[in-house]
Amino acid sequence: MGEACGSDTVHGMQPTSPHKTTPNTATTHTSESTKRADGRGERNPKRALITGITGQDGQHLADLLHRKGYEVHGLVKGQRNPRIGPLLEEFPYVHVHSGDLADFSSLVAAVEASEADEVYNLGGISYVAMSFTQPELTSNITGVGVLRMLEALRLAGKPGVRFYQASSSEMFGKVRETPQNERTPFHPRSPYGVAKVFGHHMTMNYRESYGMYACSGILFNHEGPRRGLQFVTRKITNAVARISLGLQDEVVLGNLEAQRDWGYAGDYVEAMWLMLQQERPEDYVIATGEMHSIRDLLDAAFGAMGIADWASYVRQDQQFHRPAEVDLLVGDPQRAEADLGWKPTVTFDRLIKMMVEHDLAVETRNQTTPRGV
Ligand code: GDR
Repeated sequence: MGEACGSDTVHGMQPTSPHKTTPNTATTHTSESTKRADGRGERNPKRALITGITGQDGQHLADLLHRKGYEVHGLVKGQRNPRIGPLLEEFPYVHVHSGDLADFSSLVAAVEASEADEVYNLGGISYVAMSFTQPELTSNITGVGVLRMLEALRLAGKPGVRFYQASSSEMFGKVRETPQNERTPFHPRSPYGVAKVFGHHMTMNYRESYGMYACSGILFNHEGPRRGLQFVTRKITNAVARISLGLQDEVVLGNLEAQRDWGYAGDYVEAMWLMLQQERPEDYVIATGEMHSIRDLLDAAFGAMGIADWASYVRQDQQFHRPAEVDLLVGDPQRAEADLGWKPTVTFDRLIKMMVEHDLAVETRNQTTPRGV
């Protein structure tokens, strides 16, 4: 199947890459892979395929797996995706496969060409607000995309491959209990949350139906300097940096009363990896167990620059309110701690300070670097 599909490695490959040249190389590797049993621990280095590798979590995970000695493969959408260049500049060891969660055959080809032992499905539309304006696209990529990847693994005959699904605390939505744990019922409040519930249940179903090692991490909000500027933490830390440099006057936000459980993305990818190293596949809540409001976030971010009263710098606008809001989320990570030995290492205050300092450095550099350099 591999040679017929458009998902062979194409971009910025390393000279030593086994998949560097033509689509036919995928055939060679497919036949090699059928010679060995599909069990684990037989090959060194292990290989991982990450969808969504250009995103915040994909980058942290690529780094972690590379440090652990993995050969890291990533699925990237589009031939001229502008994120490929920066990705390979920072992570030159990544083997890039062109493919799309909306395109089943490209997933089969990527699974075959990468010969992955572990697949981390982090791809999809991750911005909740956008899912209200593009609900069908969100359902297709963030929801049905999970099914496509599971089917790709099943039909490509890869029963030994371990599969991680990026589930989300957004599935809890209008929460039925606080804090939320692995047994808390779901009540999603956005097309994004609904799509994530679909992917979550589909992952369980493939585990139960076909005995696949397939599991989901129910990750609460996780942030860091690699976070996209549209998410509220980075939007605020970047604005604070710019305000303190005189580059911006205010930050315009939506609902300031929302409360979230914010952890550090670098900690959370460690949990993803741990979930695939267990004897049995299980789903886990990954969270800090601490809840903060957007107002707390503003206190911490402006506080990092020595500004105690931020009221004059913050304006609210209806455009950033959502048709249905998730008022509060806070996770109970006890099961992850007991089974995986996982614990968050970065506190809320340290996380926000780290992001403000990063944004200050970036904005200062942008100011002092001449155009075109
Ligand atoms: P979230 O993250 O929706 O929780 O999903 P986001 O940072 O977008 O919003 C958090 C809360 O802040 C409120 N808010 C604003 N949000 C944004 N983006 N911009 C604003 O101006 C603003 N003002 C207030 C929101 O209403 C919301 O209540 C994130 C994503 O990473 C998901 O992909 C992931 O699954 C979950 O976290 C866990």
